Amino acid sequence: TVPWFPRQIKDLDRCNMLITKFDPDMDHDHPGYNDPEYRKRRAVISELAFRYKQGDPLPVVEYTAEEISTWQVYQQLRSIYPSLACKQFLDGLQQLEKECGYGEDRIPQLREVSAFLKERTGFQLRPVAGLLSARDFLASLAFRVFQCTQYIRHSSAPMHSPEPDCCHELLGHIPMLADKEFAQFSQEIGLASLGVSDEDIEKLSTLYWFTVEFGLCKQNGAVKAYGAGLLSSYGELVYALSNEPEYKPFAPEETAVQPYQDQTYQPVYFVSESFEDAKMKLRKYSANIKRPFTVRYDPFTCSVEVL
Ligand code: H2B
Ligand code: FE
Repeated sequence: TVPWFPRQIKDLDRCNMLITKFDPDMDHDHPGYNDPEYRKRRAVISELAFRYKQGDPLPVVEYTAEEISTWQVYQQLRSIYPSLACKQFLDGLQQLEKECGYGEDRIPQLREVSAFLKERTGFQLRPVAGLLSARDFLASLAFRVFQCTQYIRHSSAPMHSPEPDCCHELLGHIPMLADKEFAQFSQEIGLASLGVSDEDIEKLSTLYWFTVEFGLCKQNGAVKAYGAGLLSSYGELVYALSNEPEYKPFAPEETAVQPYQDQTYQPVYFVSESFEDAKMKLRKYSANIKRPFTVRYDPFTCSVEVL
């Protein structure tokens, strides 16, 4: 039997299964675990996400001075992007700085960022309270919806967060989602995930990990970063592009079963020839996933046709 999956964009209201891993209320190692103020703040911001229904205006959060000072990792990361980030990322970030108030002095609001993306690539944001199940997360991408956290990491550990936070989303993911080719790549992973088995979700999730989160690509003969996990972590970005880690060519069959690390830096990164190349290879891989039907996205109705 085929697992349930969303057919219409409204169905994403049901794609809200959170994973309680790296949660400040449950995980003793979380940097915010012993900070009741931080946990209270997180609960307030979570509530905004829980109440959200598709089509609602995105909630606006008034960030505190302490939160804004945590956001200032911006400067440090910004300074190394020109030499380490791929061109698409740099272009996206530059547009966001010009048109969306990106900068070190304020945390951009999801509402304005979502409107910006919608105009560029048709992607939109939806607030989420934390780490989502891979199935629900991937399903949203099929509709060009990016589930986006709105809280910020704990101030004691500004350089690293074990869970996604707004630094990771806004700095790592958003500039890439402003690129048409990358947006299409993301949606295709999403479409490939609809209704597949748990084993196939695990493989697609691993592919997502080594591309969208930690991917490298060649550009003008040099290797550059396009993965959001790299572009939002100063330490790992520098490490990934040093000569320490192992590089392998992106090859979906192999990449999909590579064990990965979510606690420390990756021991291996996959390098694609270009996005075009990654997209083609992923398409070929997806076509081989067993599913008793095919899906097609209808952009006019924002729905998935099942054929
Ligand atoms: N949930 C959230 N909120 N953000 C993510 O970036 C994310 C997620 N990534 N759930 C997913 C899992 C990813 O690691 C893959 C698809 O498992
Ligand atoms: Fe991410």
